[in-house]
Amino acid sequence: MSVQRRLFFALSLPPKLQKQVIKWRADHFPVEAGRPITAANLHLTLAFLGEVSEQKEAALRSVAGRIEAKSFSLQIDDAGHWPGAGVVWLGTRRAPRALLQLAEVLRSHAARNGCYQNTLPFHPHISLLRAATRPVAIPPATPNWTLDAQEFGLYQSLYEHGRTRYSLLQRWPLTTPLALP
Ligand code: 2AM
Repeated sequence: MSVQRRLFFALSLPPKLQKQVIKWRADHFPVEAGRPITAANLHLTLAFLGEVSEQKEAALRSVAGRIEAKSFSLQIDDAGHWPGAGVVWLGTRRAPRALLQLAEVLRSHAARNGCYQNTLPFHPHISLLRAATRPVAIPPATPNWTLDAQEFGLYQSLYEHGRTRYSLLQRWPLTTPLALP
């Protein structure tokens, strides 16, 4: 049987934004609110692929390399809590069209390659806390940061020594839109 890896496409956060997020989380949530996701693991999932064979992974890497999607800026100006999933997240009030298109194309290729896709609408978010199943107060004033997305990546989710770690396998550039004269 071929080796399967747990994979997903995602946007990463630059180190400065990681630090801002970590500080904001520490300032606004008590330790008992949930299990914090480490700075290096913060990301915005575009398409979750699940356990994928080598052949499927190769096919999806090839598809990703042919995608011509535009770079975009994402305002991180929203936050929320999904008690069922136990997730506290940061997100956006206005998802840029380029982000929605990128997620849509990745999710549809994933589905075509047999990777089950959640039927819920895509809600771009950066998970901050997991196992947050009890009520959590979301600060009324959310931050207003900008994530400049110039590339997207394929990540492997690894569970080692009792911890989850996301390892970047490959990244692809997003094209810069032409400046208008
Ligand atoms: P998240 O995006 O809400 O944080 C790797 O597991 C990433 O893929 C996580 O960030 C996770 O949730 C996202 N993901 C989406 N669907 C998933 C699923 N069915 N199982 C596990 N992770 C999933």
